[in-house]
Amino acid sequence: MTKSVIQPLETLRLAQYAVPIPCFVCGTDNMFDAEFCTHCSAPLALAHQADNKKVHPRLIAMVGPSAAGKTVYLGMLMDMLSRRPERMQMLARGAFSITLQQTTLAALARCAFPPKTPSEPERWNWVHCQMRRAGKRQTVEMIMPDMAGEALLEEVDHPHTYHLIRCFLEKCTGAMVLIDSIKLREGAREQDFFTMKLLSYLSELTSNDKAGWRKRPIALVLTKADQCRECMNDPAGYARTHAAGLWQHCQERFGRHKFFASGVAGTCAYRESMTEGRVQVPLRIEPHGVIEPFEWLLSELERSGKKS
Ligand SMILES: Nc1nc2c(ncn2[C@@H]2O[C@H](COP(=O)(O)OP(=O)(O)OP(=O)(O)O)[C@@H](O)[C@H]2O)c(=O)[nH]1
Ligand SMILES: [Mg+2]
Ligand SMILES: [Zn+2]
Repeated sequence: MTKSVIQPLETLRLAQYAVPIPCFVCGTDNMFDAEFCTHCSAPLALAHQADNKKVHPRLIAMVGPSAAGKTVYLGMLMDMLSRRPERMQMLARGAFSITLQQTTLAALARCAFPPKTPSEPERWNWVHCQMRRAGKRQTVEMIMPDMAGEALLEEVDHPHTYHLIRCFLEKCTGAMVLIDSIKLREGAREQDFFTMKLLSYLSELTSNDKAGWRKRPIALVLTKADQCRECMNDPAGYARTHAAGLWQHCQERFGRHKFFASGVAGTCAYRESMTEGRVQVPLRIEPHGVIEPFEWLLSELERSGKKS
């Protein structure tokens, strides 16, 4: 004998699929329960979060060649900001915004640097936070992904390879460009070439000159200054000497730029690894100049906010 059961159809659930969720970065409509955008692979958690708020978050790009120090810098910056409310108050929005800080600090605590960022956008860490500078009432919402240097280079060399990078950079209000100061001193020209290519890519992204990258603030950060003390005192002079092409490019094309130097490690040593070869390990963590470039960018964004 077959037992009859009542099976609810729950057709109401289908109604949820009728309301699309537009991707926060590229605007493509997605299913309400999708994790990543089908067009650009940006996490849809950003769209859900932005949907709940009246404030429109600003997109900030953290760019630079592979191994320039983007992951270490951004992870350390988030950690410093979350622990120093007297200078700047930072509130992370969404649990995913804490992952980058957590993985970077966990690696540094084990006397290691975090692993290289994978090229697949679905595996990038994103930070969505609310910032308030000391003594100011105004808050700024920001979204920053930790992109992979290799993916950036691929998109710059072959535009439209990474929809996410292109759409994101088009919409950004400011950028931090990270450059390896040690490689510059050693005379490795790829840092200079990559950064010039990237800046040319940015200046050609938007057809509207008034709202284009020439008018947006760009902080150029010379990283690993802990191993290159000479760039600490005069970052712009250092860039002029060791990355003349880049320096000239900035003078001519970008009205709102400033050079900075930053270092996260104190003393570093090398260890031989069976799988990776010679690996640099930080013995101490002594951050220098980490907050300054970000603070400058924030004040520039506040200035543009007041003008518009
Ligand atoms: N001495 C020193 N070395 C650093 C510092 N930051 C990064 N490094 C070194 O640079 C390497 C790369 O740093 P990452 O932050 O992973 O570089 P990235 O720009 O994120 O690279 P991709 O993920 O490939 O784009 C690290 O493994 C360290 O060896 C720093 O502040 N000081
Ligand atoms: Mg990285
Ligand atoms: Zn998208």
